[in-house]
Amino acid sequence: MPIHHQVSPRSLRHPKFTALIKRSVARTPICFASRSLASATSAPPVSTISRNHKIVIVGGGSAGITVTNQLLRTGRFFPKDIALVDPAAWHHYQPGWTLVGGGLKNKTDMRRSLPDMVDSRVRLYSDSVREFKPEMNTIALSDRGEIGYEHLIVCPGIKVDFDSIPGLHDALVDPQAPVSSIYSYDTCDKTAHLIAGFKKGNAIFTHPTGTVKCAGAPQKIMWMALDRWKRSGLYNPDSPSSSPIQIVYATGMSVMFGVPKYSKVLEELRQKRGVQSLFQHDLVAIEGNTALLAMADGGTVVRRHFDLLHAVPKMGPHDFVKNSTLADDAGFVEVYPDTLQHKRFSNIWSCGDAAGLPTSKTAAAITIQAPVIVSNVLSCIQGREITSTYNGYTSCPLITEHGKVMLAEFVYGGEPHETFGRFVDQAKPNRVFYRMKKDFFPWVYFAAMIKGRWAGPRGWKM
Ligand code: UQ1
Repeated sequence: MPIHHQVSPRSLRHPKFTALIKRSVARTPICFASRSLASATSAPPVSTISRNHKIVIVGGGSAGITVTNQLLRTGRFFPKDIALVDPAAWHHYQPGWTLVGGGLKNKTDMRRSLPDMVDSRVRLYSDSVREFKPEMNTIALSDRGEIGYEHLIVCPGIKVDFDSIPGLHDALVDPQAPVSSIYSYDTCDKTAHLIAGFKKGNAIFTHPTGTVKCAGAPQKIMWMALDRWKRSGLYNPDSPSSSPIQIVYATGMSVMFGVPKYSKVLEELRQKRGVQSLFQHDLVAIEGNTALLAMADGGTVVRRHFDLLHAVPKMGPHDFVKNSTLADDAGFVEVYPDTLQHKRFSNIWSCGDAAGLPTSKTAAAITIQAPVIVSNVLSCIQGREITSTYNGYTSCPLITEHGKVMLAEFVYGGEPHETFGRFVDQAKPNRVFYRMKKDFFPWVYFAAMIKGRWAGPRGWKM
């Protein structure tokens, strides 16, 4: 039953927001806030809208919670001006799942109750989105009717599709099957158990073709496993064929990593450590202990026996985004890569994994994207020109062995953009970056980033 609780945005509206709207003719796309404000309050029939908000945020993951709390910290919003839509019971620190798979963290420490995390000034709809109605400035929720907005920030993440590979789901849930994945809360700890208990045979680690969140994670887990087996005498990098364990990296890509500077070092590591590569081999099915890998030529499917398989499923936009008018051709939210404003609806924004941005999808990217959206949305509301831009920054702290991390950081175009580049070569794995990845980032994430007080390489936000 929809609750007909009518918030009156007009009576709550802060004088700052009602300031006269200046139309700018600058080169930067501006938000026609006056039009969206008017339509948000007058266009849809009142009876269909039970609740109106100044800002609605879809998704309570890293992007959604960070943006929400940065907005609150501006001090410019009244209670319930901001609403968050997410049906999830839990908020996960997903970069932590790699650490769980490597046996370094407990998975329950990598999550928090989502409803408990949401500030009491924010209206939480524990519901999913049925439909975006951008012409009406509303969204239809699955169970609770429609809600209206003046600005909509779309950050529901992407779907990690465990059904994309036949045989994968069943193998993951079967405790006897030696198949696991760090790409879900439910299976990341199975990875740690399998690696710890593995004594002999063929271990295959896969990386799919197409979109991957944190594209370094599929090999981080391999490097951690290799290091563990090496230390326990089960794997000799100098003589893999005579070792009890053999390691194969099967990737849909033609290189180890998308940025040449880091890829070169990782390829050297792969060769030095005796890891067999299957480049342009995409895991398409699992049959018992056989992995079926499709080659990039489109026709050939290679069958490989495994005794341990770490599988990474296909990923892509959620259906409610892909099938909406907000989507680009690939199904992601179609925003300008610099301002993060929607290309067709000026009061819609997107960041995080769901945004159609030509850069790698990571939590680190959100540290730079979130302040851009917050600044631009505020400018819009105040009728000012939007000036804040995102440079594509993203980062991958790539664990190459226990105790060492390569800190890949880059911007649009795959250009390295290194925070500590003046002091060290970040492509060379080191111990300080490992401490950051293992201890500092999980801590700063929960203590500051999602509270709106941490901007990654740009430091603290007071
Ligand atoms: C970061 O801010 C962050 O969030 C807390 C991470 O965790 C997911 C990261 O992995 C990285 C690399 C950053 C970026 C911060 C610096 C100081 C490079």
